[in-house]
Amino acid sequence: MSLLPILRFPDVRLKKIAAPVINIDDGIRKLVADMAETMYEAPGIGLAATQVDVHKQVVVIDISEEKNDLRVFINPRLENCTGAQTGEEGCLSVPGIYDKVERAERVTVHYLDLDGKTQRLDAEGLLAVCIQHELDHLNGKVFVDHLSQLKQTRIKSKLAKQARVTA
Ligand code: K2U
Ligand code: ZN
Repeated sequence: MSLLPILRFPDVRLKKIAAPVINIDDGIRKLVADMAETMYEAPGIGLAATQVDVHKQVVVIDISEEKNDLRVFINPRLENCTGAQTGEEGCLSVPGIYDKVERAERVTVHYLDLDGKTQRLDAEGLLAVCIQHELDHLNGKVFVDHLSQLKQTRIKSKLAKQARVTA
């Protein structure tokens, strides 16, 4: 397994729309293993393939305390988004930035598992938030895109200043 470099906002590649996976082959299985290792090492509770510059509809999530409950979503589709919840979000592609985002409280997600079997999951709470956050990435969106233009401008200038300092 390998650690993969994570794209940093406002990298334009984070805006790319991920393509559906056609064949779940050894390449996809290696991508999932590398994404999971990268997520756990970050550490994070989710990671979308877009964030590691692979523009395929693949997401890994593990919200368990023990980090032993990896969920793999291939070609995920959201349905029945109901209710609303607002919570503070961060993102491995937007380090050091946190802000409130409104999401659906409950979602149903249809997807393929690593065996290519169609699955359906009803999720709520943090798992529902994480699923929506990751599926945003597959559609070329980061949580910052849900914030006001003023906040987005301030975030971009803060990150640009950080990049100059660390360069
Ligand atoms: O896509 C990512 O960058 C992964 C996010 C997922 C996430 C963001 C906000 C709310 C829920 C999930 C990272 O895991 S952000 C780091 C993090 C770590 C622990 C708990 C929440 C967020
Ligand atoms: Zn993110």
